[in-house]
Amino acid sequence: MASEITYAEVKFKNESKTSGANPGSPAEKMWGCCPEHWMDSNTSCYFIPAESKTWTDSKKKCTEMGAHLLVINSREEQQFISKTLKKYTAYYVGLSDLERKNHWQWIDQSPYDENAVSWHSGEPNDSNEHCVLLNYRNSNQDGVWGLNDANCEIPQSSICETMKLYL
Ligand SMILES: [Ca+2]
Ligand SMILES: [Ca+2]
Repeated sequence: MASEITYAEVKFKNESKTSGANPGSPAEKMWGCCPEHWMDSNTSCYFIPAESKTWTDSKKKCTEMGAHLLVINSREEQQFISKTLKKYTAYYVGLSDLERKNHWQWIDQSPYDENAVSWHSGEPNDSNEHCVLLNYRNSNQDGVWGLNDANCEIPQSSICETMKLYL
């Protein structure tokens, strides 16, 4: 994954070479790192706990590790994380409407932007389902990853996220 460089990044790298002493000069370079065994992306670190738990216990588990359940800030982030998951497992994320029906709230208080996430078609579909998970559905030949509101009490896998540590 680290070896995949997009066109935009190449362009950025080339531009920063010629931009002199602006941010990006060697003295100002910072190193971002993730805890051991956590997955690394541009800005965050991710971890899949080994055990399946209810949504509330999954939330607690992430908190104990100094992290939080996954907060999807962009479609790119959802795509990135989906590529790393097992197809026939469902993963709790940090989105719920426990306080008010269809009032979706991220666990870290990030504003909910429906354009930043991708629900499965027909979801959310049930006013008794308050906790959101990410799973794979074979709705057509290709199959897709998407969000689904589900029963909070069913033990599922989950995804924890934490900020990278900058040195
Ligand atoms: Ca995030
Ligand atoms: Ca549902």
